[in-house]
Amino acid sequence: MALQELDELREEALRGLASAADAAAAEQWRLAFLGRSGKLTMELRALRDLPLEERRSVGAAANALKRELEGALEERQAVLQAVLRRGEAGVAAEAVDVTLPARALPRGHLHPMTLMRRSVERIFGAMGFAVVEGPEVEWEHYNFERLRIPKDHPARDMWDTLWIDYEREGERPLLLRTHTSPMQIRFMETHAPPIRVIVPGTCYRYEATDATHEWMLTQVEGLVIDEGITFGHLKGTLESFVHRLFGPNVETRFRCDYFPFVEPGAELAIRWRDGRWLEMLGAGMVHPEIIEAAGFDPDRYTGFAFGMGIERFAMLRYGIEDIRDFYQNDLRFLEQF
Ligand code: FA5
Repeated sequence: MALQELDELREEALRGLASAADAAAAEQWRLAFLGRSGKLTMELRALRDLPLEERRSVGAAANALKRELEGALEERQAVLQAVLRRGEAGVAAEAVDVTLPARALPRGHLHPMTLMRRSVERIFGAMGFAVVEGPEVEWEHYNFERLRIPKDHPARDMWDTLWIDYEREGERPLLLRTHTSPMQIRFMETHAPPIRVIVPGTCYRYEATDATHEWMLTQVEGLVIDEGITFGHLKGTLESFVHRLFGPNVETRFRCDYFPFVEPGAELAIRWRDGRWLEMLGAGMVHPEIIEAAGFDPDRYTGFAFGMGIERFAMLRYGIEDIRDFYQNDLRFLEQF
């Protein structure tokens, strides 16, 4: 056997080993080259038949090749082992552990204004008021005219209005209601006295915002119409409401105010934490012309109405300094309730 043949055998063997992809293939390779009847083993055995001189040189080279191939096999086996281990670790990392407890989902809760609205409804409910709702998109007719606020009346300046860009032959102008008072008229169109309702709902105003003014606010309207209703009933109802909401020690203040749909009119303020008075609501005795326009005899029926902004109640209840916090949807704020 010539040295050149040994070189060829070496190349063949190393190429074969490099393509052995797993432990079984490596073992196949070992048998093919180094096994009892492997190619190199056969060559080593054949050395016997060579003349002494050649036996020595070829024999040394063949033995060196044997050691090289054994070393290469060990290396290859180590590489295959490592690949195998890495694969197993990967599978383990991706495996689903069905015994793990489920990750808890954060539990939602009610918005502070929803909580506030429910408290108001509960208190008036206990006093015998029914809860009704009205449309947020309203005719100018109900929002203003029917409440004795005709087009050029200066009282319109009290309610900066968001108009709806909508015009159709013969139809009246539409707007986003600026207050819940139009429901006084709507309710009296379909119900006869005795009437005792509150109307919670969202109102909109084209208004610059600040710490106590939002362009979107929640009002609760109240309407009572019956025989013998006086301003005393109005005062007693609202004071007992405030005291049930904030406790018996809260200071209230009634002052004269003007709204075209009541006579006389008043505003109710509550003492704010720093001693300031915060206006809470407008109220008054339902104007006799409105009772008459609804088809009831104003000599027999009287009544009172009020309209409160309940964001301001929530500000007092929760100690919130800025009304704008309610509708920013900042979870750091909302999660405190
Ligand atoms: C009215 O809206 C009348 N409809 C109230 C009324 C009803 C009077 C029935 C008589 C009889 P006023 O514009 O003052 O009135 O608003 C009533 C309350 O809503 C205010 O006292 C205040 O608490 C709240 N409010 C008004 N504007 C805002 C605003 N921009 N942001 C937050 N709250 C407001």
